[in-house]
Amino acid sequence: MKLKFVILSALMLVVPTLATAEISVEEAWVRLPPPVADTAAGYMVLRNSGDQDVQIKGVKTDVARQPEFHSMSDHGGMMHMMKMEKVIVPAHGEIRFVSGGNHLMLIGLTGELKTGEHVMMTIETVDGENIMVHAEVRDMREGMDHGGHDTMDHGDHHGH
Ligand SMILES: [Cu+2]
Repeated sequence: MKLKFVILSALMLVVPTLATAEISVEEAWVRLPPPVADTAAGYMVLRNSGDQDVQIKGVKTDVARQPEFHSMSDHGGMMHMMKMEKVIVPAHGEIRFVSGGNHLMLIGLTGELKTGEHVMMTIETVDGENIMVHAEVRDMREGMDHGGHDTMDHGDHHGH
């Protein structure tokens, strides 16, 4: 009886606990904030190629003291944002943080962000997996359409 028990225990130790998250990150970028702002919004798409939902515990980055995921909701034409208490990347699915919608809020910027530089972030899952993210800082004011107003300077014609 004792021997049988030992063998059973050994077998149980061998049973693998393969709960590896299959998270990938795409389309990660950070919107260049106005010079006086101490927050910036970040965007990315998190994909899960695994068979199980993956819950995100949080984000770490050197550029902000308090990065958090925010949800956006429309209350009678007023957009409200709230910290997401649970960020879950569904199995064989994705969760999107895109401009105008849910986003990553980089609260308490520790320095000035510059267009073209890459913000390094680490996304942590509740299972303890870390996913590295490189998010390019983009200045969205460039190339903005000013509604057809002609600001082009045709110059003066000096006929002397
Ligand atoms: Cu926000």
